[in-house]
Amino acid sequence: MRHAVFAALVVLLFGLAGAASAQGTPPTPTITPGGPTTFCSGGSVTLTSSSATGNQWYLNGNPIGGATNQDYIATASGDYTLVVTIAGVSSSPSAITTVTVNPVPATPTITPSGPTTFPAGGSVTLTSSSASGNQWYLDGNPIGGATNQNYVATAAGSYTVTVTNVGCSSASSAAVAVTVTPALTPSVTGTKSASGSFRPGSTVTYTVVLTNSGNGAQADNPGNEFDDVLPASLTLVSATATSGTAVATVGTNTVSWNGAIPPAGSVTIIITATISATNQAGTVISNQGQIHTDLDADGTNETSRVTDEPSTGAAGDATIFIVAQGLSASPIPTLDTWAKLLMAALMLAFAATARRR
Ligand SMILES: [Ca+2]
Ligand SMILES: [Ca+2]
Ligand SMILES: [Ca+2]
Repeated sequence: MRHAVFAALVVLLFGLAGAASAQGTPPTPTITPGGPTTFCSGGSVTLTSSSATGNQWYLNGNPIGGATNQDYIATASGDYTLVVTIAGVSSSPSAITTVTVNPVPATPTITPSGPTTFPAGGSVTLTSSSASGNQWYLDGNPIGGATNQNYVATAAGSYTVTVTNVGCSSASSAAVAVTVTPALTPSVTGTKSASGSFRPGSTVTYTVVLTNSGNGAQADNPGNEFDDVLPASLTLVSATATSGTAVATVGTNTVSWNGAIPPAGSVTIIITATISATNQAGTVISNQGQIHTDLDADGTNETSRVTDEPSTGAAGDATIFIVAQGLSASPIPTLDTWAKLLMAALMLAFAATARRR
């Protein structure tokens, strides 16, 4: 009886072994990834076993708890393998499938160098918190070539930056809004008036007032901001200014002035000259200065204007004076006049005497 039981047990065990050997060792399974095995953090790849059943997935040689389905969704880096066990018999491990998960860079921040509202022609430097991998965007569109840590923004709009490292891009930074206000531009005009006795040989004084009516400063740009060539009937003596630098070049009868004028500011230039003694009374002496201003505030005086005689209604007219009688022909009666009067009195006296006769 005991032998019979033992024999039956042996038969059973051999039978089971026979069944197992009839099926044989399960074939070595293969892993098929459902997509790229390198991806960014937060992504995944589905690994599929060649066996519908009996699977156990391994990561770096350690069995993954509960990972016994035909599919395994891998989200972690490492070497994945697979063993199939059927009726207690395990296959050889599959070949390794390596999964690489790259980190997503931290969401960058933008630091502006200064005010983000500025006049046209200005700029603000935007700095990313990431030293590398940057791409700057304006209103959601990538800015060509804008891949440095710093971006000098001159245009209005909403700026963002993203950081990309080994193919993984960060979320977009918080936006920085840049506002560009109208440009600050100068506009310089000037008046020129003459004073003096205007007699031949006397000194004439010209007062030139340059006024900046723009909202931006007139800079001391290359070239003169004002120049004035006096007519040959005058001889330049001197030029001074309340600011900047006035230069009187006597040899060419030319006054020049260089300097800056703030918004709503002005400068007064005083020019003195001698009226040539050879000028006849009644000679008209006309003169206008030239103003050079930078209406587009680009550092170049592209616009020239003439001075205005402020005592006349006409705009931009020349400054005129008429040479007066010289001292020898002044309105004060001269000896010659007294002689004529005396002669007339004598003639009247003579006539009266003749009538009495
Ligand atoms: Ca200048
Ligand atoms: Ca200009
Ligand atoms: Ca005028």
